[in-house]
Amino acid sequence: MADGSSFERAPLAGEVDAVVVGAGFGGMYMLHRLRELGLKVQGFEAGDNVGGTWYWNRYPGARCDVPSLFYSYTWDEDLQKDWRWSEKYAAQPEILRYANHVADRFDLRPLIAFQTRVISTAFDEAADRWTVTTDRGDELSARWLIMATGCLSTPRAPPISGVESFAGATYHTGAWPHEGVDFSGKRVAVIGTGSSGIQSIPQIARQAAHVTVFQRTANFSVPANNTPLSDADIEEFWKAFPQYIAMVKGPGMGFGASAAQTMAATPEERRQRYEEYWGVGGAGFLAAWGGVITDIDINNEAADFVREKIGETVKDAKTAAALKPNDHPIGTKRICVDIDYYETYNRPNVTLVNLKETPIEAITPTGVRTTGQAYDVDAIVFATGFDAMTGTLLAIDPKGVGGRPLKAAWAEGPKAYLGLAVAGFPNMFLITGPGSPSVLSNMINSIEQHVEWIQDCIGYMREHGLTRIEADPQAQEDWVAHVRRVADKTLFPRAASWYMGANIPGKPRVFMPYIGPGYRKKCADVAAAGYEGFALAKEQADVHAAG
Ligand code: N01
Repeated sequence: MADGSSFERAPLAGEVDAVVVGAGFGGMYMLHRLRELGLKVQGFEAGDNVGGTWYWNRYPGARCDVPSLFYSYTWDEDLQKDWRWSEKYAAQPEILRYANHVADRFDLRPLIAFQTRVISTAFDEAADRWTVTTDRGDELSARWLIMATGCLSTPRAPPISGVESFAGATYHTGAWPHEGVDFSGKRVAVIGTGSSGIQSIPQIARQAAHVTVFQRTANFSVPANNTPLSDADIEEFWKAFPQYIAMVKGPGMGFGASAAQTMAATPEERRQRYEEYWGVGGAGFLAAWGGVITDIDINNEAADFVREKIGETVKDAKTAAALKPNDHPIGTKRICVDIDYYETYNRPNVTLVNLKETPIEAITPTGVRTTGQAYDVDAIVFATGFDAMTGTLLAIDPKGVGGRPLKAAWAEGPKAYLGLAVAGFPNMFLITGPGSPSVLSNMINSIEQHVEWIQDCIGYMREHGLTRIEADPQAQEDWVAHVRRVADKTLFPRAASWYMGANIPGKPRVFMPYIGPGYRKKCADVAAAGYEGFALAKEQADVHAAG
């Protein structure tokens, strides 16, 4: 059932060992691992197929900004060697084919109820189990609840007045129609210039009669310099793979040499390396020199380099000036990776509207009206991002011990021990939750680490006859404080980014991902010490029975 048509099925009821919410790369691997452990597992997925973010984000130009060879599961060498990526940065359809290939190869589909949204989860303290209900009337009781709900899975359209009055079509990049959209001959407005806007604008401009881009904040973007992958590229990858895995499983990704080493180099040497990295392309540009993310002077130099490139590329001086980011250090909002983004503004059918000068007043029946002008369009594309990292979890709003909602527990911002578990929500695990490297790392590698940690933890609990594990509130507080302290040593908190929750009105401003070193070791040490920082227990009913 992957053709978008809906289907009927009887509601699920009764007991399972584990429920996994979401069938993206996190959910799929978790289901596989828990089944291996001998558990009865049930997955739920709102879409009609696997793939998560790659299922929903089908906008033109959607691509991964991590090179494909690295954006692959590493837990099965045969899988890795059998799958042949065609390009350095795979496009969304290829990544989705990969997800489907994995689902078929490991026979995961029978474990997943598709087109089914989990609407509530509540912890039953007497039984140490979660009750999970869905929009199809399912009601399951599960010992373990794993939220593989993704970091960028709740698209957000800003509340611009008059949206509902618009007579043309509206789209959100994060929920793109599966049948695609033909913009031929159309006048299209694109609102938003984050990664999704920057990837889609060049593609839409190739097809549409005219594209008007509404930019509030200019973002830094580095060319992808995408190429087809040759056999030689793949051979190189395999040669370097052991070092890569050792680095990922060891200290993790770094940002190059230290700031002191950077400043010891001459400006010419620094410039030359920025040129080299720009030539290679991709987000690795930020690692050209150490200190880009921690030292404002080094950051300014890297940012100036990119601004200069924008000036050299974009012919119209006013447009070039508007495209040069000037309100955040480079890298503190997710750096974008593009194909022909800045070049696109040299096309006669593309206009940039600088919302810093003339903000949007309203959407009208015929288009978008700013304080400067009305723009008549046939379609509006919202590339306006997501309620990142917490939006999907808070929409489900699990009820923990004493019926306390996650919304209450996270009123001051998300708190999770190691980004894996939340105090007051026993037996619930988050895959790449807030407080873990997640969106600042290669998501696939981080997913694998969390899935394997959770599998080991559940295996340990079962071996020891334990039925309840809960993060200790103090251990959680300490971890959250550590995450904040580490972030404060970087330039990240200087940007009003979605990492900080700044794109959602009223969302607490907390830097959500963990940027520090040694995360994997910390998780491994916690497990090796018998799950230090967690309280482990036997089901109360068992204890009474035993007593
Ligand atoms: O969303 P964003 P995204 N009026 O939040 C603007 C991942 N991703 O979907 O900055 C006008 O970054 C907003 O302006 P401002 C990646 O991690 C990865 O593009 O708030 N504009 C901004 O320009 C990425 O970071 C890939 O001033 C409004 C834009 O909308 C994350 O997803 C590809 C507005 C939103 O940018 C999110 O990226 C795509 C308003 N009222 C995404 N409200 C790859 O792997 C918002 N905006 C390559």
